[in-house]
Amino acid sequence: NQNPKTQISHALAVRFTGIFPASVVSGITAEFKFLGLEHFDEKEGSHVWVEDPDIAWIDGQVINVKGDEVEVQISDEKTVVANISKVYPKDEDTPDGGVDDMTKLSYLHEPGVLHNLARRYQLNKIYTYSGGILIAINPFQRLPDLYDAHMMEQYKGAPLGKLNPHVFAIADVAFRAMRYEGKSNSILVSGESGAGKTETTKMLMQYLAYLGGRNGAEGRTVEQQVLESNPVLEAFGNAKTVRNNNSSRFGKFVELQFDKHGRISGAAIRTYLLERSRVCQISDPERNYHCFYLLCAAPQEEIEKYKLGHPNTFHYLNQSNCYELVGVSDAHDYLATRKAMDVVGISQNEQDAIFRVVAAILHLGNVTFTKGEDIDSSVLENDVSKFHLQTAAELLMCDPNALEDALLRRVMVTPEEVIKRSLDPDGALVSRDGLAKTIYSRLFDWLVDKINFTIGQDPNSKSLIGVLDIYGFESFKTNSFEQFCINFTNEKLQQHFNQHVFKTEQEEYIKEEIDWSYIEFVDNQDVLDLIEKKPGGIIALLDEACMFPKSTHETFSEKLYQTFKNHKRFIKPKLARTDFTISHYAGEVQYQSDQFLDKNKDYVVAEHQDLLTASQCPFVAALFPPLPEETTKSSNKSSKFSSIGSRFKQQLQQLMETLNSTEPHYIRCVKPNNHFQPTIFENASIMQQLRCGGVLEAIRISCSGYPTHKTFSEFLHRFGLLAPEILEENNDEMVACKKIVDKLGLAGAQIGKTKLFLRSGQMADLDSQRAVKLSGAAKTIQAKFRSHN
Ligand code: AD9
Ligand code: MG
Repeated sequence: NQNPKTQISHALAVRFTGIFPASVVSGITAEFKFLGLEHFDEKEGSHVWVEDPDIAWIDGQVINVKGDEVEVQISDEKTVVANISKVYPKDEDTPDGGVDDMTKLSYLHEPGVLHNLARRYQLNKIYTYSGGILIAINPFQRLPDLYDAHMMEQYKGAPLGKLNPHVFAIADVAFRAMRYEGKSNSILVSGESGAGKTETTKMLMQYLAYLGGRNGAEGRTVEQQVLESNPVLEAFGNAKTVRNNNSSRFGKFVELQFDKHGRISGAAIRTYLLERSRVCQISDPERNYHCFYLLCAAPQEEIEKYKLGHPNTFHYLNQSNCYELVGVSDAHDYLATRKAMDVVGISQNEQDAIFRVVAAILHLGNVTFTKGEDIDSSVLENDVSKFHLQTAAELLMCDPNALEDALLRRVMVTPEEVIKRSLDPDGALVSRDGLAKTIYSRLFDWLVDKINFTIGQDPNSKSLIGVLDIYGFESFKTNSFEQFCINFTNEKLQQHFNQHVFKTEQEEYIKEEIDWSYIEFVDNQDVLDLIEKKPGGIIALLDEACMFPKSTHETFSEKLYQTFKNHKRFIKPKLARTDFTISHYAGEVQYQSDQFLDKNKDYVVAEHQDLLTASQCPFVAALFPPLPEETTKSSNKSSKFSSIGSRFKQQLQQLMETLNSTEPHYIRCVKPNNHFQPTIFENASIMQQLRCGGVLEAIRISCSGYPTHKTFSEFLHRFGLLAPEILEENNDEMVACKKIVDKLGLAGAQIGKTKLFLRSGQMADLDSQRAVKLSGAAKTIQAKFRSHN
């Protein structure tokens, strides 16, 4: 009575022979299907996975097969019928705790991968390798001891795979490569909002600071400053959203520089695209940036100094009913942020100025307008508005009349004359919010610059480790310019990922001189061209539209429709007039173009610029250095326009250049549920995240190549017992391996210079043959034992 698993594995090996000529893989986007049940000889009675509308995959036993239809018993009462191509064999031999590396699964398919992660998650094993990638599932609870000093000690210098999968293990590999091979490394952390990227990044930095830190006597300043930069940037760049109570609203790349002794000697923090709209606009139950609430919870003395009150008295905060976060004390965090600011070298004076500016923004938001006497003009609405305007001006140390003017009036310079034009109340609101956003984003940039300045850059550093904490792929009901930029980033990183996964794997094949036709993989270059090509890509067309005064989002969309009529990654949705859809690597996203033009324009209104440049407060004035002569003279608005999209594209280009000069490591964070709750594992959404993160793609790549690499001696040691006669022949290791491969009919397997390369599934097959052999041997021994008695 043979173990059904062995039979299935046999079928697997046989089938693989036929379906994998080297040419089958035309690239990562090639339609490559994981092996389904149709490829198995024994179907009835086998344990399988079948699709389920609620939990993505459910397991059961095949009770009947008719043509392409398979009937599966999924519970005592219930059976389902599914097409055979949608039914996958279940791996019943993996240990209860799952396997710590997906490539150890006998069958690679979605349900197998998912089930493995689920089993591990229930045991609080949140980390799993998937080839070279680390998958991290947010535990939504502090796991005891997981990140303590003892754990760090253990991972230090331990070979990858020796201990349980862990972020420390990845950081350690990066550190060793940096230290002993002199290579720069980078660790790319991705995942959707709330998946745990920022927490993961902090662990990585903590561990790297531990490895590259100094002993007490030498002073620990640099690494301390690096670590303390986190709370400062989080106070000003993070906010509660519906997806995460501490959501980073900017992307971040931290470059740790090391000296020749492997000590951290400097660091550079680069940030990307802070969400500006949040300063003025929030929706329930989200919050504005943390710093506003922190300041409202400051000691009384400061509250009085800045004329603050409960957050619900400020328009920029009371658009949402959420003021407090569960488990967070804003008062405590205010003091903690101040302390962190001390560490990163922000002086008391500067800190005072920073919070003065934060308070000024809150007051500014309470300035409201009403119609003035002249047509299309406006005035301050009432005394309350006047009070807030006055206070904002005091805090920014600028002239209140000048502030009022800057909010309400625009100067038009024509060749003939200078005209002062009034704004209507709506225009004045836009002007007020524009000013608030500009001040805030300048403040954020100042903080980043300051931290970089304090930590300092080491010009002599030869090698570095970069850590990237960047927003993951987003697809919502409505998607605007922000999603467009975020998804553009992800396309870039996906391309980097593809290139790396393909490149390193294939370099190994070349090094081992195995017979392998190099795969020119079809990558996502076409989507990138669609977005960023110059001229003619979407960003270029958007810039054009922004510079042309008469364009609207309608004309912009029309232009897109015409230009990309035949582009296979661009779709004009049937029922929308101005939406457009991009077919991203992770799925289609429909964008609403109505705010694209506004959101792409980055210019500081000249009146705002002049107002703040003239501030009596050196800190505020420094946020708005005077513009170079030519720009101020020009009366043409369009020449002042600078494109956020284009600048972002440039920043990404730089980032890619940096990443390309490093050895990358990938960590994919996964959010197990939308309730911020531990132990809940929601299959469908996790599956979706694995697809978007390219995890399954990466496994697919291993599948289509040679996922198993074994040195000759490893192979002989493990599988020699399947052909003992060959072992006895006294061959050299390579010859012995070759003979065993021939004997066992391992079609497609290849012999390299030092290693044997096996196709997907062959390892599982060999293992089950080995198990049979071992159990056979055991039976023989038992039988002998019995006959003796
Ligand atoms: V966003 O794109 O910035 O909105 P992130 O950065 O992916 O998002 P974050 O790291 O902020 O998510 O994690 C969200 C929350 O999950 C944290 O505030 C923690 O409460 C929780 N979390 C994440 N990772 C861990 C962990 N390793 N251990 C414990 C965690 N809790
Ligand atoms: Mg984050």
